[in-house]
Amino acid sequence: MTIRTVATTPFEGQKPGTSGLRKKVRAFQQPHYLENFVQAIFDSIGDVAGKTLVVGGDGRYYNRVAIQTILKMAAGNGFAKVMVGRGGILSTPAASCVIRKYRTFGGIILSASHNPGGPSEDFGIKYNIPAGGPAPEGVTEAIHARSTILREYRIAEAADVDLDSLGNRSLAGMAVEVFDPVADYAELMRSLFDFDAIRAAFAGGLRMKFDAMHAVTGPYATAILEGLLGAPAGTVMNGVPLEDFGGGHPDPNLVHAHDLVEALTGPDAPDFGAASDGDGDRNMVLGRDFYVTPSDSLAVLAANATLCPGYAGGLKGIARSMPTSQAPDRVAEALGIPCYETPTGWKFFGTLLDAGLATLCGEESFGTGSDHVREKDGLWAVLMWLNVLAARREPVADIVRAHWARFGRNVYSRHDYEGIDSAAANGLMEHLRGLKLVGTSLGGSPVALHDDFAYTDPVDGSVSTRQGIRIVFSDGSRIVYRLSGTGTEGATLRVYIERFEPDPAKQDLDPQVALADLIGIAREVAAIVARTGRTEPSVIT
Ligand code: VG1
Ligand code: CO
Repeated sequence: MTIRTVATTPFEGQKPGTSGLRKKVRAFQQPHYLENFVQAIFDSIGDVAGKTLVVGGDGRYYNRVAIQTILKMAAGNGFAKVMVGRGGILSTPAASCVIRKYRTFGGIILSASHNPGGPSEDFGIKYNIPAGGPAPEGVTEAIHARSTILREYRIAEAADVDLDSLGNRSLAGMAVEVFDPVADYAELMRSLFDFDAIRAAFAGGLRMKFDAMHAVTGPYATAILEGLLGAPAGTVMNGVPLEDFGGGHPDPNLVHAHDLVEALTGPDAPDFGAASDGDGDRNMVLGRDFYVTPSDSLAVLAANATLCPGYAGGLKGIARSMPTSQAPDRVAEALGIPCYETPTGWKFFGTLLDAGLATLCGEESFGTGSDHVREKDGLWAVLMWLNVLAARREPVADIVRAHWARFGRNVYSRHDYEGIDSAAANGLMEHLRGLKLVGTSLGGSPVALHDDFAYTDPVDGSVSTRQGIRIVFSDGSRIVYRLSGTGTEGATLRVYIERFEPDPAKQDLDPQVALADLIGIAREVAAIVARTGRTEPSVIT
């Protein structure tokens, strides 16, 4: 066996964002680019000798090439074993499940999530810690710091490993286990939800469509929904993972999951629709002619959690990211449990989950999850909804409307301005930071709070600053501004708008109409048109 030590020089910008390092495939194809980053990970996570690593990805272009390189580098750095999903496939939540179940020394997930795939599109890589969750900021900062001074990496000289058949093989003395990426995950889902009740609901005529968007959840959804739960063949749409996701954005929202939206429209539409993203951690949930916002979804699932066997004992707490609507807070209050508000990104939920402070977590960006793993989990959310539907036997729309009538509705929308000039975006944020709004009124509403959100982790005391500009009015309405940390081109400005509506007679309004005045204020205060040249957002969710 030959281990080569290869001389290299650092690359600029190997700084993980909201969820790992995301760049164009072209960037990763530069000689030594991927190798440098992988070596920076291995150098930053402690002694890897004799340890086991999990590796897999969302199946996008470059997944297989990257996995072969990572395997050889793991051997070169002394890992005893790498577990790889068959075909290189492993959803983000399934990776978290396997890391935890087999107590490995974490895992490497290859994904750029909802970003498009293909030779001229995006690729990504992230390290998850032994607890199964995304590396916290301390670790990602160490990886970045290491990447700036790296001079060499270690790699085994060996032939590529066959990833397409299950079994154990060896690479330069290191064990490689190619495992079924679905089995452990499906077993975990079965332990949490009432599969018998869901199977009976399908047998009794409950109709659903699941859009895998040609991304990683295809095999999972087919095995679980059509296999274990007996939903008819064809329930899963776009179920075969493709390297370019069929040319689309594997982003489960009303814009990109248009096949699903169309399928759920009209009197003959199925009762329930759902979609997941590139790496399987996001979910969108629809009823017939009805869209459930992710913030509402978290709130409804929290309010109905005890219908599911895995949560029958009740919830310890709920956690939501700051820009997520405050709908879950109202449920937490009613249940008498705490609700935590964290910065954007799942890595901030890890300590709360590990410490047993929260059971359910969620983000407005179509992310929902629980303490069963340490990632958001698309199919888990879909199964939880199915469990609730099987138990309540009511349409999705009726369940959500009844929820609003009981708790009030947090009317909510997010406006994204994608691919804007980075300098203009930074200037806009600086402008917002510099304003003195408290004590003034905007559109007739007094501003009660205006700050740049900072978070002190209640478990480990770590502090994260500059996590989004908040403008909160005296009636509790909010406007939040952030720049995306997952994009690969220019900047993306996200504007989050929210208002509480207690009156059931007014709760059915289109959010764009109900929030029109706040949307206008949000544009004006930030001078969005003047600073970005955009008169309309690229995506509204
Ligand atoms: C976005 C979402 C954030 C999510 C992150 C990763 O980040 O807003 O809520 O955690 O994507 O999700 P940003 O920085 O672009 O706003 V995923 O499914 O891309 O791993
Ligand atoms: Co994702």
